[in-house]
Amino acid sequence: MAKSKFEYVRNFETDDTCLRNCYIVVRLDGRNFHKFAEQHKFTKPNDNRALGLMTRSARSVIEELEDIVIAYGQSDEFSFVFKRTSTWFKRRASKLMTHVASQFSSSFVFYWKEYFGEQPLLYPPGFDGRVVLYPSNRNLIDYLSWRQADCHINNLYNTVFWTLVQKGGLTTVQAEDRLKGTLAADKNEILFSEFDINYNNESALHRKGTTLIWEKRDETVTKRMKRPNEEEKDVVVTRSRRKVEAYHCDIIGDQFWEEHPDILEDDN
Ligand code: DGT
Ligand code: MG
Ligand code: MG
Ligand code: MG
Ligand code: MG
Repeated sequence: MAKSKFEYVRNFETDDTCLRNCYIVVRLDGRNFHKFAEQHKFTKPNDNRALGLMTRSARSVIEELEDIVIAYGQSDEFSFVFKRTSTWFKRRASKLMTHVASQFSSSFVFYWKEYFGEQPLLYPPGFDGRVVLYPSNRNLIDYLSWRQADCHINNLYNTVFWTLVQKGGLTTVQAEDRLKGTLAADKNEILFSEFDINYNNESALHRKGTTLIWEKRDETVTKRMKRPNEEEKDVVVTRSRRKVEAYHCDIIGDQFWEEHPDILEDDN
């Protein structure tokens, strides 16, 4: 087919192919969720409906798009890791990032009612996205560890802060003052000695965030079968199915990675 004289404008497109052999991480973050949480009356410090909806939306991303091997989410953010050998959309960063962001956003709206019931969605939420490449397994694990450490630091702070306000009767300004300069040990101590709360017994979902991975599960189903010249009978059939599983566990230490050796490809 003859090319039109306009064809040359294609050459203005920039190449954003992600470097080979690298894990491609797409991280989404809710736009102005400080306001979104307030307007939709999220419970403090954690709203399980909101966290459930985030995880549901992330599940939709993993199931609908190609080559995502692990995802990690906390607060209003979710990170998606594409396997290092992925050739989906020729590894074009903008394609991968926009597919993740739009699939996630539309799912967030689509599944809203399943988590918030009759409480209406007041305006269309948005999510920003970025792409980061990690060349080694160590770098990738350290990236995910960084996000989980962030979850821990924020959740410990928010847990003490809202306990001081909700149970200790402090104003938010007083609670902020009280926590200024405190270390993790001090925060644990306030919870334990003043409120009889052992932080380690708080919800793992809140302390550790949510990790989603693919897992093979054997599924057995009973089928009614009829072979020629035989009576109809129940036959047990086992088949292996890939399913996205959610964990709220530590991913900073080695144990998780040793127990799930299929997530990462070899470094060499
Ligand atoms: P951004 O990301 O720069 O557009 O602005 P924000 O406001 O989204 O800031 P960000 O992402 O640093 O912080 C997340 C906000 O979302 C933070 O203000 C707390 C809020 N948020 C997230 N999850 C929950 C929740 O479960 N409950 C409540 N009450 N707030 C939450
Ligand atoms: Mg932000
Ligand atoms: Mg945000
Ligand atoms: Mg955030
Ligand atoms: Mg198209």
